[in-house]
Amino acid sequence: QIDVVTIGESMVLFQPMMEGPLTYCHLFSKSIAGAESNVAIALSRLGKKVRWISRVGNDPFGQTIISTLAGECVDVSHVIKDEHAPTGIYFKEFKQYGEPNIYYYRKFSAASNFSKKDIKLEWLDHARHLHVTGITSALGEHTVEFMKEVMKLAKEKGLTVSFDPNLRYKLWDNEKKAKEVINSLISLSDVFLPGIEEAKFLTGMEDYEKNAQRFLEMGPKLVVIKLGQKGSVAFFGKKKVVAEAVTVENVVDPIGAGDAFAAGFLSVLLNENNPLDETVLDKQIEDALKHANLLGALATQFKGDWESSPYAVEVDRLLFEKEP
Ligand code: KDG
Repeated sequence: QIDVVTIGESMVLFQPMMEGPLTYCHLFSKSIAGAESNVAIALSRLGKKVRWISRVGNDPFGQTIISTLAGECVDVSHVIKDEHAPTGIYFKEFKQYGEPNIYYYRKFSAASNFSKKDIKLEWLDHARHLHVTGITSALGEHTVEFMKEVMKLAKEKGLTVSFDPNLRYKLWDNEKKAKEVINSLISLSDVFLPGIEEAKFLTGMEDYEKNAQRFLEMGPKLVVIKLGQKGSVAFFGKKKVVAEAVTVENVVDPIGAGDAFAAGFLSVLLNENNPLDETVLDKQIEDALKHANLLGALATQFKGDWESSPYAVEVDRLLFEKEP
């Protein structure tokens, strides 16, 4: 039994070992990163059985990604090795203020070649849930079609589907295209997880309640909007549930926080057999948001997109044990 299948690109990540312009950085640490693999690792550490599917180059960086995920007890048995295209690379640039800059070297990467032809029914065998993000749809010529097909297949096979838009403007030719594609994918999901700015961008409306209603009309049964320092809010049926943020003193690196949020949220929801049943949601939603907010906040405390992701025991200690 697999709790969650997640599909998307991971890259080798080079993080400068110093702050300042990349131009003059000569020392880097090597890791991996990718929205879907960040979610996979976080869920695996929380005790869920996870399968991560991607295409990587048949090169040492592809092997680094596979070994890292396997080391985190994520099933990598369906990963495709592309003989003709390389594994993507990504660099961060740390400044003394604001979010790090990111530089991608992923055009024509192995994962940007994802197409319908890659899809295998076995990918989703014995699985309960599929998690995907909008990043994949921006990667290549055939990746939108690929995502639509995978999401449809998941639904046909009885899996629930979550979708995080993860808008990365650098990856899109233009905003109009990003908006159109992401909006077309929302209707294929059951759980939609945008950030507040993404929600505004996608609908063109300011008010988050109106945004949530618009998204619910498009198809998902559950919409969860991340409100940053104001926490998060879930909408389902006619209900709205708000959860306060976990406050952190200073943000070291926010990249990966949205993925941690998704993992925290899904980890609670998927403890149930029918996670989207309204009575189940009534019972679990607060706890799911609480976990999501905690994981999102913790992810901002370290450099690296997933390394600091907590194990289940730590989460229980942080949420349920009072300090002596
Ligand atoms: O959500 C974090 C991801 O954005 C990061 O780990 C790398 O997948 C990545 C991307 O495309 O930016």
